[in-house]
Amino acid sequence: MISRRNLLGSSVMLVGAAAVSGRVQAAAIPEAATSNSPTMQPPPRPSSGPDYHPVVTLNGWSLPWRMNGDWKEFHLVAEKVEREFAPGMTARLWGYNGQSPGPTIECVEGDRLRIFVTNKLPEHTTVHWHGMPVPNGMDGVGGLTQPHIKPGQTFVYEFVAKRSGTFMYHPHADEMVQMAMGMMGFFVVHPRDPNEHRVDRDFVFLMSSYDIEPGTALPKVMTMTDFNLWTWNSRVFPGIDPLAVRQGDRVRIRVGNLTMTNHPIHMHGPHFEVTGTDGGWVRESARWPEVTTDIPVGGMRAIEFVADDPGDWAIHCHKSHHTMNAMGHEVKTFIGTPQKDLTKTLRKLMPDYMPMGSEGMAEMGSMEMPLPDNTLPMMTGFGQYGPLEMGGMFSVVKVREGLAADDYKDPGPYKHPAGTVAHQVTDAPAPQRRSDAPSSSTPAGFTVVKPGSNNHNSH
Ligand SMILES: [Cu+2]
Repeated sequence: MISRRNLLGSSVMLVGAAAVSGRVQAAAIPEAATSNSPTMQPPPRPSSGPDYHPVVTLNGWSLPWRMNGDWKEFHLVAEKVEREFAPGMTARLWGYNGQSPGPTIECVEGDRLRIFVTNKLPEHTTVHWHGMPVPNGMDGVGGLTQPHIKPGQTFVYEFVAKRSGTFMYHPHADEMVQMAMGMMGFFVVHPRDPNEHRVDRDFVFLMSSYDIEPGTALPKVMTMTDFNLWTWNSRVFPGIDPLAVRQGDRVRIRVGNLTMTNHPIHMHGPHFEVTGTDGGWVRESARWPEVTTDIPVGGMRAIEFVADDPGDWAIHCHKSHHTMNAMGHEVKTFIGTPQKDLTKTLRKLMPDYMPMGSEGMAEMGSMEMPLPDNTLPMMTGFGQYGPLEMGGMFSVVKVREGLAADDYKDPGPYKHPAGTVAHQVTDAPAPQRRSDAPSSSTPAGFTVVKPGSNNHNSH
């Protein structure tokens, strides 16, 4: 799936390297791996250097490196990309190495890192290593800590991965545009001792948001808050990978937020604890159980749980507009309004007109609405019992008995044991007490004091 692209051609020069570091001896820049597939790549075992337990990037992959002496060398290429948000909708974004988000960078505490960044965008850029303790000149703030990387130039960043944890990378140059266009990636530093903070499965995803007019493919970069596509790794439900988990596994999910609002991430089923932030690991005595954790803008949370109960457990942002796809904002509220006559009139003008929402919006989950090209339904996705009526930031943690350790494939719908699914009751229900029936009852423990009879209060 990952193809290689040789960047040793004469047009690529190592520009600015001497200004950044005098230690770059190798004239050659490592080739840059690239992938434009939204299919989750199996977690890569480290090919060289110290051992670690790799993370799994939903709908993504990790960037290969090469060793050069005791330096780990990576190569990021900032460029225009196309990203499928879900089958039926592809956005024109900016990203790294063929994708938005860029590939996950994984390394080990104490590693010496040399990260080459080539700019193939039409404007200058930089890369900031969000949360990473680095020498100031490697912090990637264009104009403040380094000159910008101009189109066609390659810069090199060099630093030691000082502490393990979860980090992100993104530009610190024309940020409003470059982040709105999808430029970001995950950066995981594993503990030097692979048994420290050890889990069986370690998932990562970044949250980003886009404002893409239905029928178009380019994000509107001036939008400040009113986005219409809320994504995990630039994917929306039903395009987001499920999180396949073996029953009994200890699981970590690391989530970064590079949207412009907070996201309360809620998981059904197992309770979890927040075990890490961008600032480091949370010590055990400071953790508490949660089913929802709010992830601030520019923040990261690592949550951990033991997957005791098998099933299909939903995981989603609890802002309900963030589990919908585009078109959600222009629809009027018609709950309780009969639309029959109105529909008749409108159908004379627009034969395709569909009335919506007289009895809520659930009907939208199953109907086939005429949509503009390159547009996803607002509420969509089907489960074994019917339409899910979801979109955006929604996926499913699929806990199954006996999955192989490296098996991350979608195991399909959960087969519920007989008699364990909520079902319709057909027996006549017990008669309800009429609310207007004369009531003689007084709630236990209360006495009724009639107005004007407060004798016991007299003085
Ligand atoms: Cu949200």
